[in-house]
Amino acid sequence: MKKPDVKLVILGDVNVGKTSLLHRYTERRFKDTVSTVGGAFFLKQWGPYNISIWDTAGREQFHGLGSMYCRGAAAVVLTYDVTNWQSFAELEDRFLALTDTASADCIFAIVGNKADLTDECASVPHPEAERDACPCPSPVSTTKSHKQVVKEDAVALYKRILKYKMLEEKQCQAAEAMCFETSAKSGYNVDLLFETLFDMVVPGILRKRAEGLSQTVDLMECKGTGPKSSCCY
Ligand SMILES: Nc1nc2c(ncn2[C@@H]2O[C@H](COP(=O)(O)OP(=O)(O)OP(=O)(O)O)[C@@H](O)[C@H]2O)c(=O)[nH]1
Ligand SMILES: [Mg+2]
Repeated sequence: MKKPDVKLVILGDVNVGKTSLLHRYTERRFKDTVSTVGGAFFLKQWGPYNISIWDTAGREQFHGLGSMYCRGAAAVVLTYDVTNWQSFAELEDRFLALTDTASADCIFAIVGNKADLTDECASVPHPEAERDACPCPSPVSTTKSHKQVVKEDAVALYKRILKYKMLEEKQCQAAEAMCFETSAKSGYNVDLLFETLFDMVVPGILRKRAEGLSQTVDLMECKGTGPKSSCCY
């Protein structure tokens, strides 16, 4: 098996659509899921790099595993359901602390999934014209829920995360760029989410490789230059 260069972890409450997002991205379809047990990972080749994507279980009983999955992670996707305020609140209450084991320069994305379920879609007048922009899976569906979390809530959370991590917003991506609304059902913004993160973790891979190289002792270069050991000759 190929060795991953870097790790990306998807966290979030039960039922928010973590597994569905990964299926949509990797298999290009929305299919039935069963609640994840423990965790599962997928290896994505991105240019010359291998990125492991970890799908975790939202169920409380697997909570303890979260910080283990996050160990050394280069990116964490904090996922909530836009129609469920509690799933958003849980990110700060329950999941953020799990990321303490992630890499110090870990990148965070906040993702509001199930955008296809919201009232906003119902108000799009011409689904044909908006096909690429609208998260509705087909011309306006009939069962709509109220959106309980708006993008501004996610942006505010992102800023609180930077504070928690003692990072300056200036050093990181703008909060607006790291908050996504997606639909695993329609595919809305799913490629954008994953591929934005893949691009963002590449400099970290290169940095680590360069550090690794600079710490490697070149034995050929050292040969004959230092003082000879007194006991081995
Ligand atoms: N309408 C809609 N339903 C979705 C979407 N994403 C997931 N679902 C549904 O939400 C339910 C839960 O999806 P999962 O992907 O299994 O959720 P999960 O976050 O992986 O849940 P756990 O593994 O239990 O933590 C399933 O019935 C999905 O079909 C979406 O974008 N839109
Ligand atoms: Mg799952």
